[in-house]
Amino acid sequence: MKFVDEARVRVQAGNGGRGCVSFRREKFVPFGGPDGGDGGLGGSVYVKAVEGMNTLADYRIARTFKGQNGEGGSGNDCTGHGGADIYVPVPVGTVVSDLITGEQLGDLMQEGESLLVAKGGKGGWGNTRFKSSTNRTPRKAGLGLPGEKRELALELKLIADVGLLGLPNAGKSTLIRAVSAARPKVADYPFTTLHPNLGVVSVGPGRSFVMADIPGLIEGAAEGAGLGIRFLKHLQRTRLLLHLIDVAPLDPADDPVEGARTIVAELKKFAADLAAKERWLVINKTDLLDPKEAQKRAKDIARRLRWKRPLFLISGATGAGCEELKQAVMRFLESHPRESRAAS
Ligand SMILES: Nc1nc2c(ncn2[C@@H]2O[C@H](COP(=O)(O)OP(=O)(O)OP(=O)(O)O)[C@@H](O)[C@H]2O)c(=O)[nH]1
Ligand SMILES: [Mg+2]
Repeated sequence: MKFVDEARVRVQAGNGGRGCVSFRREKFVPFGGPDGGDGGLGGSVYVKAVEGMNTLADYRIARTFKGQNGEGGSGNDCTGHGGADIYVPVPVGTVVSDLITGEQLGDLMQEGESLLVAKGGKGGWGNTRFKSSTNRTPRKAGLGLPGEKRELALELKLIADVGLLGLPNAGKSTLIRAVSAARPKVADYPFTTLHPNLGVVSVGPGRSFVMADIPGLIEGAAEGAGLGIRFLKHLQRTRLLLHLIDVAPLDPADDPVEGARTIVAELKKFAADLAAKERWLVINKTDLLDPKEAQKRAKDIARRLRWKRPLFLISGATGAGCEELKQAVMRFLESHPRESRAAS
């Protein structure tokens, strides 16, 4: 299915039912008085995070979700039935905002979590409520109040523990294929990956983490070059970024250090929090060089970048170094648990 991470929907809660005008009429009971019941409450609209939904593709065509109207009240002081609530299902990780005001209404991070987005209208009063000492036969009842209406912007930000980052062709998809069951396409041309992929990396019994592979970034991505930087939002909830660098680019004129700087610059342009996130360098495609040469180039890259953080040499193609990388990532994640409420 097509991956869609932004959508809009209209929601409209049900109107309240109208109040009833009715009088008690029973044999042998004169002046029975009013007995019209209130209208029922209109159904509200909620947005709810559900498991097993990975994209907002269902909402590519704008849809309206309506709560049911409340029923009218009836005689004998019967309140009308309330309208049924309605739930708009969304993937876990969806941020819900009001499209018009831009206000963020909620961030659904957990399965089953729901958010009230349009409240049902109250039912109108039945004539019983209008009874007073001066008016014992009120012929008046309230109309139900209209349900709330809103236009919503939905934005999915995938929830992954670690994100892959790098130029096109750095080998991101190859790596996620090597360490998880995810099967994104791999090819020797740039922008093979057109949307994010998630993979579960299992490290041992009961120990695993979720990795996100996103499309490659190029210089000017913030201004829309290549596939742009909109996919970077899917890295915002990760705790660790793995920055892949091709140690032996096809074109020897391509300088891996320049490439790495480009990536950092684009990260900064996207959001400060992303640029400040823990990031490790992963020097990839070491199988293309003899081990000594690969070491030498890795050292050179680290020196020129003044790199002090962790650095790994791997080959996604042969799997060399991948086990060590997996273990180190797992240890890092275990020592940096996700806060109960991750920042959006
Ligand atoms: N020799 C060798 N080739 C690799 C390695 N990793 C990836 N490749 C090759 O590099 C090319 C690009 O790999 P991908 O995994 O598609 O790269 P990507 O970073 O996902 O690229 P985009 O999705 O376009 O951003 C493919 O031809 C891969 O076969 C590696 O470790 N060694
Ligand atoms: Mg790819």
